[in-house]
Amino acid sequence: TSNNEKGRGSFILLEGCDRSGKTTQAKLLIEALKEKNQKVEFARFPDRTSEIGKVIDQYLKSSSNDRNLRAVHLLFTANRWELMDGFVKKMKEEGVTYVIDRYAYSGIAYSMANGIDKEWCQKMESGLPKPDVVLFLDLSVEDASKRGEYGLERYEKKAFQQKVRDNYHELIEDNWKVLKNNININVIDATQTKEEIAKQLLDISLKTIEESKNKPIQVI
Ligand code: NYM
Repeated sequence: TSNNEKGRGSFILLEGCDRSGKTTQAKLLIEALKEKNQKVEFARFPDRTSEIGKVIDQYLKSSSNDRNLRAVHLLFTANRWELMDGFVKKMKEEGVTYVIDRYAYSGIAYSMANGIDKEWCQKMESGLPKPDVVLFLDLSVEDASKRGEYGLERYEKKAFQQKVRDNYHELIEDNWKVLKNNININVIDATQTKEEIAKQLLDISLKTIEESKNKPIQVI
Protein backbone atom coordinates (compact mmCIF):
# COMPACT_ATOMS: atom_id res chain seq x y z
CA THR A 1 0.00 0.00 0.00
CA SER A 2 2.30 2.72 -1.24
CA ASN A 3 1.25 6.29 -0.92
CA ASN A 4 3.74 7.78 -3.35
CA GLU A 5 1.46 10.20 -5.16
CA LYS A 6 -0.09 11.84 -2.15
CA GLY A 7 3.11 11.85 -0.15
CA ARG A 8 3.53 11.07 3.50
CA GLY A 9 1.46 12.31 6.40
CA SER A 10 2.85 14.78 8.92
CA PHE A 11 3.85 14.52 12.54
CA ILE A 12 2.13 17.40 14.31
CA LEU A 13 2.98 17.77 17.97
CA LEU A 14 1.17 19.62 20.72
CA GLU A 15 3.24 20.56 23.76
CA GLY A 16 2.70 22.58 26.91
CA CYS A 17 2.23 22.42 30.65
CA ASP A 18 -0.63 20.57 32.32
CA ARG A 19 -3.98 22.35 31.72
CA SER A 20 -2.76 24.36 28.78
CA GLY A 21 -5.52 22.93 26.59
CA LYS A 22 -3.50 20.43 24.56
CA THR A 23 -5.94 17.57 24.68
CA THR A 24 -8.95 19.78 23.88
CA GLN A 25 -7.11 21.37 20.96
CA ALA A 26 -5.84 18.02 19.68
CA LYS A 27 -9.43 16.77 19.44
CA LEU A 28 -10.61 19.98 17.70
CA LEU A 29 -7.67 19.83 15.29
CA ILE A 30 -8.41 16.25 14.35
CA GLU A 31 -12.05 17.05 13.62
CA ALA A 32 -11.05 20.07 11.54
CA LEU A 33 -8.43 18.13 9.57
CA LYS A 34 -10.93 15.36 8.87
CA GLU A 35 -13.29 17.95 7.45
CA LYS A 36 -10.48 18.94 5.11
CA ASN A 37 -10.32 15.30 4.00
CA GLN A 38 -7.05 14.54 5.70
CA LYS A 39 -6.30 11.08 7.06
CA VAL A 40 -5.50 11.78 10.65
CA GLU A 41 -4.97 9.93 13.90
CA PHE A 42 -4.51 10.93 17.50
CA ALA A 43 -1.82 9.63 19.83
CA ARG A 44 -0.50 10.71 23.18
CA PHE A 45 2.55 10.22 25.33
CA PRO A 46 2.68 8.65 27.74
CA ASP A 47 0.60 5.96 26.04
CA ARG A 48 -0.55 4.17 29.16
CA THR A 49 -1.86 1.06 27.38
CA SER A 50 1.44 -0.71 26.67
CA GLU A 51 3.32 -2.72 29.31
CA ILE A 52 5.77 0.16 29.75
CA GLY A 53 2.85 2.60 29.75
CA LYS A 54 1.21 0.71 32.62
CA VAL A 55 4.34 1.16 34.72
CA ILE A 56 4.35 4.88 33.88
CA ASP A 57 0.68 5.12 34.85
CA GLN A 58 1.45 3.54 38.24
CA TYR A 59 4.32 5.96 38.75
CA LEU A 60 2.17 9.00 37.94
CA LYS A 61 -0.58 7.85 40.28
CA SER A 62 1.63 6.95 43.23
CA SER A 63 3.16 9.40 45.64
CA SER A 64 6.13 7.38 46.84
CA ASN A 65 9.54 8.85 46.16
CA ASP A 66 11.58 5.69 45.91
CA ARG A 67 12.02 5.78 42.15
CA ASN A 68 15.28 6.63 40.47
CA LEU A 69 14.34 9.61 38.32
CA ARG A 70 16.66 8.74 35.46
CA ALA A 71 15.02 5.32 35.31
CA VAL A 72 11.66 7.12 35.20
CA HIS A 73 12.88 9.28 32.34
CA LEU A 74 13.92 6.15 30.47
CA LEU A 75 10.46 4.65 30.87
CA PHE A 76 8.86 7.68 29.22
CA THR A 77 11.52 7.58 26.49
CA ALA A 78 11.09 3.84 25.94
CA ASN A 79 7.37 4.43 25.52
CA ARG A 80 8.16 6.77 22.59
CA TRP A 81 10.64 4.37 21.03
CA GLU A 82 8.27 1.40 21.24
CA LEU A 83 5.43 3.21 19.45
CA MET A 84 7.01 5.55 16.93
CA ASP A 85 8.06 2.87 14.41
CA GLY A 86 4.43 1.98 13.85
CA PHE A 87 3.40 5.61 13.51
CA VAL A 88 6.18 6.36 11.02
CA LYS A 89 5.14 3.37 8.94
CA LYS A 90 1.57 4.68 8.73
CA MET A 91 2.75 8.21 7.93
CA LYS A 92 4.86 6.90 5.07
CA GLU A 93 2.76 4.07 3.71
CA GLU A 94 -0.75 5.32 4.30
CA GLY A 95 -0.26 9.08 4.32
CA VAL A 96 -1.70 9.29 7.83
CA THR A 97 -1.02 12.53 9.72
CA TYR A 98 -0.48 12.09 13.46
CA VAL A 99 -1.57 14.72 15.93
CA ILE A 100 0.37 13.81 19.05
CA ASP A 101 -0.21 15.14 22.56
CA ARG A 102 3.25 15.46 24.27
CA TYR A 103 6.57 13.92 23.23
CA ALA A 104 10.30 14.23 23.85
CA TYR A 105 9.97 17.92 24.74
CA SER A 106 7.70 17.07 27.67
CA GLY A 107 10.22 14.40 28.55
CA ILE A 108 13.06 16.91 28.75
CA ALA A 109 11.13 19.76 30.41
CA TYR A 110 9.62 17.53 33.11
CA SER A 111 12.79 15.57 33.82
CA MET A 112 14.77 18.82 34.08
CA ALA A 113 12.21 19.91 36.68
CA ASN A 114 13.15 16.72 38.52
CA GLY A 115 16.74 17.94 38.59
CA ILE A 116 18.19 15.92 35.71
CA ASP A 117 20.52 17.80 33.38
CA LYS A 118 19.20 18.56 29.93
CA GLU A 119 22.10 17.07 27.99
CA TRP A 120 21.53 13.69 29.61
CA CYS A 121 17.79 13.89 28.88
CA GLN A 122 18.46 14.86 25.28
CA LYS A 123 20.76 11.93 24.62
CA MET A 124 18.02 9.47 25.38
CA GLU A 125 15.70 11.12 22.84
CA SER A 126 18.31 11.35 20.13
CA GLY A 127 17.33 9.46 16.98
CA LEU A 128 13.58 9.53 17.55
CA PRO A 129 11.46 10.82 14.63
CA LYS A 130 11.29 14.59 14.61
CA PRO A 131 7.94 16.37 14.54
CA ASP A 132 7.28 18.41 11.40
CA VAL A 133 5.88 21.12 13.61
CA VAL A 134 5.57 21.74 17.33
CA LEU A 135 2.60 23.75 18.56
CA PHE A 136 3.45 24.95 22.02
CA LEU A 137 0.40 26.11 23.96
CA ASP A 138 1.75 28.75 26.26
CA LEU A 139 -0.16 29.62 29.41
CA SER A 140 1.08 31.04 32.72
CA VAL A 141 0.83 28.75 35.71
CA GLU A 142 -1.43 31.36 37.27
CA ASP A 143 -3.88 31.18 34.34
CA ALA A 144 -3.63 27.39 34.11
CA SER A 145 -4.50 26.98 37.78
CA LYS A 146 -7.53 29.27 37.36
CA ARG A 147 -9.01 26.68 35.00
CA GLY A 148 -9.93 24.63 38.05
CA GLU A 149 -8.04 22.45 40.44
CA TYR A 150 -5.02 20.58 39.15
CA GLY A 151 -5.59 16.84 39.15
CA LEU A 152 -4.22 14.46 41.72
CA GLU A 153 -1.34 13.05 39.71
CA ARG A 154 2.30 13.59 40.40
CA TYR A 155 3.62 16.88 38.92
CA GLU A 156 0.21 18.58 39.04
CA LYS A 157 1.34 21.20 41.53
CA LYS A 158 1.88 24.90 40.93
CA ALA A 159 5.53 25.02 42.00
CA PHE A 160 6.45 22.07 39.81
CA GLN A 161 4.48 23.43 36.85
CA GLN A 162 6.33 26.72 37.17
CA LYS A 163 9.64 24.88 36.85
CA VAL A 164 8.34 22.98 33.82
CA ARG A 165 7.20 26.19 32.16
CA ASP A 166 10.56 27.87 32.81
CA ASN A 167 12.31 24.85 31.32
CA TYR A 168 10.14 24.91 28.20
CA HIS A 169 10.94 28.60 27.78
CA GLU A 170 14.64 28.07 28.29
CA LEU A 171 14.61 25.34 25.66
CA ILE A 172 12.48 27.33 23.21
CA GLU A 173 14.73 30.37 23.53
CA ASP A 174 17.70 28.48 22.20
CA ASN A 175 15.39 26.78 19.70
CA TRP A 176 16.02 23.50 21.47
CA LYS A 177 19.66 23.67 20.39
CA VAL A 178 20.11 20.94 22.92
CA LEU A 179 18.58 18.77 20.22
CA LYS A 180 20.64 18.07 17.13
CA ASN A 181 18.31 19.60 14.57
CA ASN A 182 16.44 22.82 15.20
CA ILE A 183 12.73 22.32 15.38
CA ASN A 184 9.91 24.19 13.76
CA ILE A 185 8.15 25.54 16.81
CA ASN A 186 5.18 27.88 17.11
CA VAL A 187 4.44 29.43 20.48
CA ILE A 188 0.66 29.87 20.70
CA ASP A 189 -0.87 32.26 23.21
CA ALA A 190 -3.20 29.93 25.08
CA THR A 191 -5.12 32.77 26.74
CA GLN A 192 -7.00 33.23 23.46
CA THR A 193 -10.44 31.67 22.97
CA LYS A 194 -10.72 28.00 22.08
CA GLU A 195 -11.90 28.95 18.60
CA GLU A 196 -9.06 31.40 17.96
CA ILE A 197 -6.49 28.84 19.00
CA ALA A 198 -8.15 26.11 16.94
CA LYS A 199 -8.03 28.28 13.82
CA GLN A 200 -4.32 29.03 14.24
CA LEU A 201 -3.51 25.38 14.81
CA LEU A 202 -5.48 24.33 11.74
CA ASP A 203 -3.79 26.92 9.50
CA ILE A 204 -0.31 25.92 10.63
CA SER A 205 -1.13 22.21 10.37
CA LEU A 206 -2.48 22.43 6.81
CA LYS A 207 0.60 24.36 5.75
CA THR A 208 2.84 21.78 7.44
CA ILE A 209 1.06 18.85 5.77
CA GLU A 210 1.54 20.51 2.38
CA GLU A 211 5.19 21.37 2.97
CA SER A 212 6.30 18.05 4.42
CA LYS A 213 4.52 15.58 2.19
CA ASN A 214 7.50 15.05 -0.09
CA LYS A 215 10.21 15.47 2.51
CA PRO A 216 11.82 12.66 4.48
CA ILE A 217 11.05 12.33 8.15
CA GLN A 218 14.02 13.65 10.12
CA VAL A 219 15.26 12.60 13.52
CA ILE A 220 15.89 14.58 16.68
N1 NYM B 1 5.37 13.49 31.32
C1 NYM B 1 4.97 13.22 30.06
C2 NYM B 1 6.70 13.34 31.71
O1 NYM B 1 7.06 13.59 32.84
N2 NYM B 1 7.61 12.92 30.77
C3 NYM B 1 7.26 12.62 29.49
O2 NYM B 1 8.11 12.23 28.69
C4 NYM B 1 5.87 12.78 29.11
C5 NYM B 1 5.45 12.46 27.71
O3 NYM B 1 3.38 12.87 32.37
N3 NYM B 1 2.14 15.59 33.95
C6 NYM B 1 4.37 13.87 32.33
C7 NYM B 1 3.62 15.13 32.06
C8 NYM B 1 2.24 14.92 32.67
C9 NYM B 1 2.16 13.42 32.86
O4 NYM B 1 0.72 13.36 30.93
C10 NYM B 1 0.98 12.77 32.15
P1 NYM B 1 -0.80 13.65 30.49
O5 NYM B 1 -0.66 14.42 29.20
O6 NYM B 1 -1.42 14.45 31.61
O7 NYM B 1 -1.42 12.29 30.32
